[in-house]
Amino acid sequence: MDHAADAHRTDLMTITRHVLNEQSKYPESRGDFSILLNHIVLGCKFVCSVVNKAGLAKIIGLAGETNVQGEEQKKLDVLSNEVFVKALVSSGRTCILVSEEDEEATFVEPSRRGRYCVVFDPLDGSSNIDCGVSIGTIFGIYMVKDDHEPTLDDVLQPGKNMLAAGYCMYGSSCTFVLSTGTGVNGFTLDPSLGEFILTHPNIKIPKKGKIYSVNEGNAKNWDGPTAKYVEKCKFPQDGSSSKSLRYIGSMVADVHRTLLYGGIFLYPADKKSPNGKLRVLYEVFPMSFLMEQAGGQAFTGKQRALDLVPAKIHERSPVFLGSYDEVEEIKALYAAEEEKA
Ligand code: FDP
Repeated sequence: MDHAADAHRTDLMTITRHVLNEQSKYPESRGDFSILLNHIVLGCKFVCSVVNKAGLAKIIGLAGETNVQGEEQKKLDVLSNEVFVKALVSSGRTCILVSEEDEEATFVEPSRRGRYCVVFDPLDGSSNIDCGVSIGTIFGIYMVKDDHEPTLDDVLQPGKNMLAAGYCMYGSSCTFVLSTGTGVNGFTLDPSLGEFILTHPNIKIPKKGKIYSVNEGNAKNWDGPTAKYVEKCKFPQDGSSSKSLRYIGSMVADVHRTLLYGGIFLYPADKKSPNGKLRVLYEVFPMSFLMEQAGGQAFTGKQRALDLVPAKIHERSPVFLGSYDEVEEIKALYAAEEEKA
């Protein structure tokens, strides 16, 4: 047995250790936030293990209406939702949950209530499940205003009021990216240890990028500024090289690449969907929070994304997020359009 190597391994910065280190900076902290994050991480590990078996389940006959035990099979997104709702409620630290899967917000019963509101998409990009493409969980955390009387207003707050946001990507490896408002850190699941290890400390998005990411199939319905920006990506007039197009169609995967390599991710409004497709609370806000924390920007076509005040829990918004300079370009194109009007 290689004792030296073992000793080295136990010195790893696990996500638990990282969160406890952060917590120790706030002596008044009761550890509630760390407990909540631990439960989110547990949910992610569980979903990761189920997602990894998704293709196998079909082959060995676990999918379909019933499994080999005769029990009803749940669709992965429904199952993931149940996993997170249970994990969050059992943390004893939440009071309101908003999930992409549930039409109404869940108000946690008073005896199990805590101070945090969690908005989440348990399995985003789910149209990619059957072909094994990366999918993920996205979440954002708010603090309730009055823990005796939580109301929907506690989650209808601008994204800038979030305390933390993150995502977990179920891809070739399982990656957890988190910001608690002091930068962005990325952790990779070591399956042999069952622990997320800090592998991407203090992520900073490059100021400029060479990749744009958008569903170009919607181009005929785009507005002027989006069409102009994408045209510039393909046919730059300033002598620079054309950008590359990369679009997975799974927000977590497209945003993760954008965060690490730089560039821009666009889900604009179009004639058919004037508010775009992506949901404000559990897609646009958490990803915008992470982008800003990593030195990038996020814009809706009208304003800073994190300044939006949602009126409904499942509201949608257009979004342009990524490298600082790329989003500046989009902002300038929208400003020019407004001046013309
Ligand atoms: P999906 O429909 O597969 O769940 O909002 C959900 C989402 O995926 C995002 O993850 C993804 O970025 C986007 O929709 C893709 O939409 P298009 O298929 O319209 O490009």
